[in-house]
Amino acid sequence: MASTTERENAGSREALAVAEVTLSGPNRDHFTPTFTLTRPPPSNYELGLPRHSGPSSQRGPDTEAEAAYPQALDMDLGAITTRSAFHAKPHGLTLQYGTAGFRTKAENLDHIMFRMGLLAVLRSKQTKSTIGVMVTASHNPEEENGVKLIDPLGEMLAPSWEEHATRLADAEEQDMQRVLIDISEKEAVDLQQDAFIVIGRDTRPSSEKLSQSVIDGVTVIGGQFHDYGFFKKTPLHYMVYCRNTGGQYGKATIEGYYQKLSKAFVELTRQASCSGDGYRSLKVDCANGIGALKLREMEHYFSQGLSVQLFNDGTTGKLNHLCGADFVKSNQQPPQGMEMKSNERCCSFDGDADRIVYYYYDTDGHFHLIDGDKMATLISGFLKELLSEIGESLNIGVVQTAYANGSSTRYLEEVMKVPVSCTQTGVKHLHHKAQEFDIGVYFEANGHGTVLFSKAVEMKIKELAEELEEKKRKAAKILENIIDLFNQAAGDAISDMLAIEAILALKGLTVQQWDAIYTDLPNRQLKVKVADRRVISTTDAERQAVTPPGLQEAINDLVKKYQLSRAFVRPSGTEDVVRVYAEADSQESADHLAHEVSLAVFQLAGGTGERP
Ligand code: NG1
Ligand code: ZN
Repeated sequence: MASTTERENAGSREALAVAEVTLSGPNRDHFTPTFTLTRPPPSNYELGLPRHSGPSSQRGPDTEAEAAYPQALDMDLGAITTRSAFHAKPHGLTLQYGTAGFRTKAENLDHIMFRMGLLAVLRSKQTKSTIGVMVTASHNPEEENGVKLIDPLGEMLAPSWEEHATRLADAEEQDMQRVLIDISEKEAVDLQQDAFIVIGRDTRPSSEKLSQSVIDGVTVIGGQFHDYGFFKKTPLHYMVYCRNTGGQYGKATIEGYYQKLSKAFVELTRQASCSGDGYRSLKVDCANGIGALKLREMEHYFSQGLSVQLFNDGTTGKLNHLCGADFVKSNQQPPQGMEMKSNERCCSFDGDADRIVYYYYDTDGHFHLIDGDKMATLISGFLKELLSEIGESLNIGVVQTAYANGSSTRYLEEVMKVPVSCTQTGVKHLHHKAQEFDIGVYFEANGHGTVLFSKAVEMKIKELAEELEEKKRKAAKILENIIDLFNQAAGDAISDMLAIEAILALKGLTVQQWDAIYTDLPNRQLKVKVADRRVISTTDAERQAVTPPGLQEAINDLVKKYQLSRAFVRPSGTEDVVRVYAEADSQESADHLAHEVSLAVFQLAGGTGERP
């Protein structure tokens, strides 16, 4: 393996193709060497640095750590340390692998990227699978960036490895070797195993350089990689999944992904047009991010069923600035740069296009937001109807977080009779919970989400689509296409958009009719700055604060003052703030409650700067 790695490090495409053909590890057969390869950073050889030469077992230990743990010879710790100096960690900086990986100012992330390259290789060796590394900070401002690792089935990194990621990120240079060895020992990583990493990045100015640092980490520890360049995060989840399932789920190419979604969508709209609904069009705010690029590439595959008009497509504006799903959701107002007429259906993606929210202006000029909760309601309602047409009683559930609007939870449980689970914030928690159902619909209020179908359900529906009598068979066929339309590796704004558009068409619903399913309780989200947000710990899916002492009691007393009210606080995993959420029977009450709870946080949890 060492020799192929070196050849690849030398940056030759030819060499990589050879390596791909000769390696016998997992998934090598899915690699198509037609992609553009980004040139890796100079190898140690090119830099005149000591390099890993030949099989480890033929070398003697270079370092104390190697001497203490002979298996570590397969890591070439000396080379890693030398290379790490080029990605030095700012002294004393500590970061945590949070809700969505590491996120902070881009200038503080170089060492994190290098180290996540190292960690991804260890994880790949341990799981004998392809691992993904995505460089993005989603909806955060353009100056920030982040990174997260994607596990073999396209899912979020396993919790024990999140801890390793935090430890490795926080290690001072002199402790790196020890931490790498510890992780390898603890996780019984076979260091002689091949490793393969796929890398993607968003369109931020800092992303290219940072993904090069990931590649540097991957190559110095002996991993192979493929750099997909600009990439939406979700297709990267899909790609990892496809590579690790031998192509069963679909082709591990971006075209394969587009075609799979578009084919299902066009089939569905064809069925809808039989029932009378005409041609559809939709305005899309792309947050000046990757969504615009991807929609343009994909548009012609689904244009038979839907025409999209793109705004904030990145040609002029700044990423996530005054636009995008997060802006629209938090400010409850349309993005800048979008021309909206009344009753026109519009939607916004976030910068990396894994969130989507819908909205419209009514004829009185009022703005209406349709968030993730209402998408989950529409989708689960539709799926329930299909199942009853087919005559199957499968267990279908909706997964939400504490941020879900109280009206949505009530409607789902009381009117639709669908079981609702509440998990901690962050899609990894929702995804995990959704896997417990035959059909698990999960959405965060902010528009992250998708639907998971168990393997047994997928097979059953395929069978039924061939067997049943006419009417039932039609419903089964629709369900078959819906299954194909949802990205089951992770939520994706384009996949969700197409699914929503197909369902609206099939049900013949206008955006107003969809919105009228239930009325959201007025709510408010605020942020409070504190010296150390870790002083706040929570329980009950983040709905109750355990520490600091007295905070939950204070919140309880405040909530009692309002009708239909609820409030909770939690430390953000992606920003250095404490988030406050409140809802009540009127906007005024929700605003007051949120403000009062913010003051309580400020006083009891070490607020800094201006009082709320
Ligand atoms: P934090 O910063 O931990 O609240 C935010 C979102 C999450 C999730 C992550 C990842 C809210 C309140 N929080 O997490 O739902 O989307 O970002 O992007 O929307
Ligand atoms: Zn995102």
